[in-house]
Amino acid sequence: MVTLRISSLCILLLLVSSFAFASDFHLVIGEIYSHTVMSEEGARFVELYNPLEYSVDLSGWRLEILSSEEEGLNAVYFDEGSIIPTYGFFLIAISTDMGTWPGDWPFPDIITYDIPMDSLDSGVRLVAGEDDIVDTIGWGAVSDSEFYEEAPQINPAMGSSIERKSGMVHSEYQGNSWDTDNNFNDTFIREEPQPQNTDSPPEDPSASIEEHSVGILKALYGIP
Ligand SMILES: [Ca+2]
Ligand SMILES: [Ca+2]
Repeated sequence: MVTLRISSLCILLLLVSSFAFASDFHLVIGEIYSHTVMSEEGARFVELYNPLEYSVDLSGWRLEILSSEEEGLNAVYFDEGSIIPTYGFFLIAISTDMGTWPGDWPFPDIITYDIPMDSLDSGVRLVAGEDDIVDTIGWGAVSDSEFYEEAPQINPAMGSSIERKSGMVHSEYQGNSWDTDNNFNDTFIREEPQPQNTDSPPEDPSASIEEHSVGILKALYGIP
């Protein structure tokens, strides 16, 4: 009985640590605002999050956006010297009119004007170097299976964004690092978009991950 308990505890720890690591290794797409309200029509955005303990140079990386308006891929290329800080964010405006960018939002780190982004049934992915796909989020009826992971998130309502969870249960101020490569499970619809840029306060994801691991163990073993 004791052996059984110990071995199942080991399996559980392995499971928990693999979940933690799944969300702990690479940059992620943290938030997407595609389905804008009329007054923000030209102010779509994609926000990246860095759960790593070091900053990352995005030079040579690109953000690919699936679009029904144009054939082929649309890509935003990162300028030389684009750095996403430790536990920080990087904000990309997919804009047609920066006049509609709300005044209380942080200013984008990159503004791109000539790339279409569909409100519904679309996807974006972050690519490093030639073809290293770092992360992907799709929503609605995505036409291309390379633009979502496992299952897309539903289409966001007008004025809502899609945000990646901080951990198995989302906690505000603990980042957006939960990534088990299933968009439907890993993200949620956020009623009020919250764009964050490289100057936004960093959010440490580790507290969240540890909490969940301990929480799961406690719940399963009846520890108060
Ligand atoms: Ca992923
Ligand atoms: Ca955000």
